[in-house]
Amino acid sequence: MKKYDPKKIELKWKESWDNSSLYTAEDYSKKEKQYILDMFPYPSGDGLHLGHAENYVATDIYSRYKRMQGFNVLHPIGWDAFGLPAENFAIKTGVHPNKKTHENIDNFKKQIKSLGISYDWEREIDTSSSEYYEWTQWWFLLLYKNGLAYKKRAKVNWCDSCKTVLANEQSENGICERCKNEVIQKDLEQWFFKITDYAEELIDDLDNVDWPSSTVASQRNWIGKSEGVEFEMPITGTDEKLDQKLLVYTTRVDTVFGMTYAVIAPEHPLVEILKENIKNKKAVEDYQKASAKKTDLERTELAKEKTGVILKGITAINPFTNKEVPLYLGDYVLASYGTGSVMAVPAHDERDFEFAKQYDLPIIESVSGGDIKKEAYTRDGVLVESGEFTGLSSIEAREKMAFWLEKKGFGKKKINYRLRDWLVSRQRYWGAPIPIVYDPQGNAHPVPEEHLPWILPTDVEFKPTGVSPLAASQELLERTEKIFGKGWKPEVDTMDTFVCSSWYYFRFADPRNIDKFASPDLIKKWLPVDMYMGGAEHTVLHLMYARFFTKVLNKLGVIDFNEPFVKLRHQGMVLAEDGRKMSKSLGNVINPDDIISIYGADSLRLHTMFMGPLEDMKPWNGETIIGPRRLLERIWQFQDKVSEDGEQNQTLLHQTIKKITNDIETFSYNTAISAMMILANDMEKRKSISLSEYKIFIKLLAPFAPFMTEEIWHELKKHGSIHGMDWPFFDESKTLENTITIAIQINGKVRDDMKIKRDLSEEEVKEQALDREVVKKWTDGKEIKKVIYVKGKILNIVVA
Ligand code: ANZ
Repeated sequence: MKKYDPKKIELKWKESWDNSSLYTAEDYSKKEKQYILDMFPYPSGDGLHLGHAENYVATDIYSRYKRMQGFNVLHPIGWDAFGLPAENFAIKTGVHPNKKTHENIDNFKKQIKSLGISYDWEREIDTSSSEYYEWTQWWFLLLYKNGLAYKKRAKVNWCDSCKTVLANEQSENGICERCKNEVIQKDLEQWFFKITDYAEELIDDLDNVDWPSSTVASQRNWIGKSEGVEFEMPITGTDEKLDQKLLVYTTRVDTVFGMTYAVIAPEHPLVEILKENIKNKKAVEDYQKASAKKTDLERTELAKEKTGVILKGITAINPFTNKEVPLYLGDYVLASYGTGSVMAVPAHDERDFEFAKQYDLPIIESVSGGDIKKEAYTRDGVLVESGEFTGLSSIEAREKMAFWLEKKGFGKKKINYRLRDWLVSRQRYWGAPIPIVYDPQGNAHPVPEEHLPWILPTDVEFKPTGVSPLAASQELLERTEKIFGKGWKPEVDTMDTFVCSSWYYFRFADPRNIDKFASPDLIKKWLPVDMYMGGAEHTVLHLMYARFFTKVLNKLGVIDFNEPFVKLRHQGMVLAEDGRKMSKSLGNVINPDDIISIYGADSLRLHTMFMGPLEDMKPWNGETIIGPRRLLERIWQFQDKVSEDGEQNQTLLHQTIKKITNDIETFSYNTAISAMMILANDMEKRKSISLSEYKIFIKLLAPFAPFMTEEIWHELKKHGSIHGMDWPFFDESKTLENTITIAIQINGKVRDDMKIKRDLSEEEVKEQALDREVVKKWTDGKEIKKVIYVKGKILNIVVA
């Protein structure tokens, strides 16, 4: 037998598969469908890394297996091609992002093909192509027409030295990642999607998805449902009651008798309204300016020192006690959450506790259970010093107090969500242009659909100037005036790339449609996605936004499902050999190409799946890959001793089919590979191997090592591709061992056990048992009254 030569084999089959329709999903087949999707990658300049490889191989095994089971499998891939890195590269080198992005895509594609991933390449999509972003723009208009896209002023992170907007990740503790200068908050008019309209459903429908529980928990957390009450506190000036009320939101109204002050966010409109009555105006204004520089994250971080300034000359009244409390500005209260103001209870809230210590404010206990001299007691308890509510439990008190507020007309129950509307404007070049134009009065109008795609202009500079790059495009301005009239202006922001990835799984159903984002028939045919696989990091937002888009279509009656991804699984991160995260700057990145060129793709595939449970984080080990490689070599060599009438081990074979089948269903690939090793060890010991058993083994291995198994299939002179063959069946009865052990009881007590052939008759079992030395000892000289046999388990002998 010739030697196993992965290089040659892999090159040959890669080309052959490229020219076949082996992996093509069939739009009009009657077979049952399976839509198996990988989170599509951003084609970065660094190329494919081992984490991608692990992801793609895992779903590829599943896809190949489902195809062999007779499913009509849709397993597509595309490119999340817009985004910042290509633009930054352009700023540095002047190379147009389009050029660089496409070079990267070519490289990714080459790498993916080397891994033997069975994508349906006819459905490849690229979010930066106008064929695709035309529909991203269409989605924007759909949301706009349904009142789900709107414009408002909002803060962005701004670096004045780079003259650019920064994403939150690029501003670390208020310092620009690139130039290390201070990041400031700048107010800009921006577009938002009204995802908050769907907060309730986004939480409730999590009950119906088959997702990892930690991911469900992060979705819940991000939406942050909170149940509390909203109530009014009258406001007093130095001498008189003012005609103003402060509306506060609290989840702990049961603590209200412990309120010793109230706080409003520095941006709260009341500050402006009460200006005349504030006695320390200058200090208040200084404080407002200082907090405008901070991000929400910095303001609310528990570890950060709490700051504030008192509003001199103004107090608020606690409606439960009718007593006055001082009013503060404090930037740990956010303008964008709840009502932007809080009743502060230092005895029972950590932030208020810190603040009170800082400004020497009273700390009054109203719920017993803790030691408030040391720290805030934040849990529930029994109310103390709380008027008519004293003695109630926190839970009861919250109900009764809400009722009291409602009766008096001071307030009501309220549900709040932490989820904010989605800010989609980016002051960037490399993204889908927002399809909006402004009339000479500055009113926004949607670009009519007939003008889509609203093309991304190319006559721009990439160097940041302080305004969106598209503002410099003469072509875009002329285009706008030509279509809409003199004095009209285009929107110059582009869309967040998360918009492109919120609907891409629809496009794969019908990727070349030029009339619709996808036809209703094909959406019905393929969606929802049956199995979605990707890393757990960074996916909270993507999953949230994709779910939102699906829910919008569902509400509009376009589709009849309301969750896009029925089943979701995460592969664990592959760490570097040193146990650290692979990163360019640490110089510990492993390129899958290098591994493939030494060991072959099949070995790499097997090794990444054998390193440990798929969902676990695990370090790469470059030495142990030799194990999977040797396994493949041995299976290859078996060809030498295969014959029609070769030796069999039916029991082990059926056990192996069963094990691998069940393991693939649950993505327990490492244990599936162990089962293959056991079967290989058994075959190794035999003088000859039955051809039919060997063929089954090759089929079981095919999803894992698609190149080598295809070559062996061919060598065995079999027709067609192994990847089009049927998945092996197992016979449950054949998986059982031939011999079993039964217990022997004498008068109900176990006295012995005995190995027997599984299919022995009752008579034969009895005979053998009574012949055993131990049994004789207990029965000698006694009368055997009865013998009861529970098949395969127990033989009970009753003696007098
Ligand atoms: C008084 C109180 C007493 C509170 C107590 C807590 C414990 P979640 O669960 O996140 O909704 N809060 C309300 N609006 C705020 C804002 N705009 N910025 C910062 N904090 C705000 O939390 C609601 C609680 O967070 C509210 O309940 C309020 O503090 C605070 F022993 O009111 B609580």
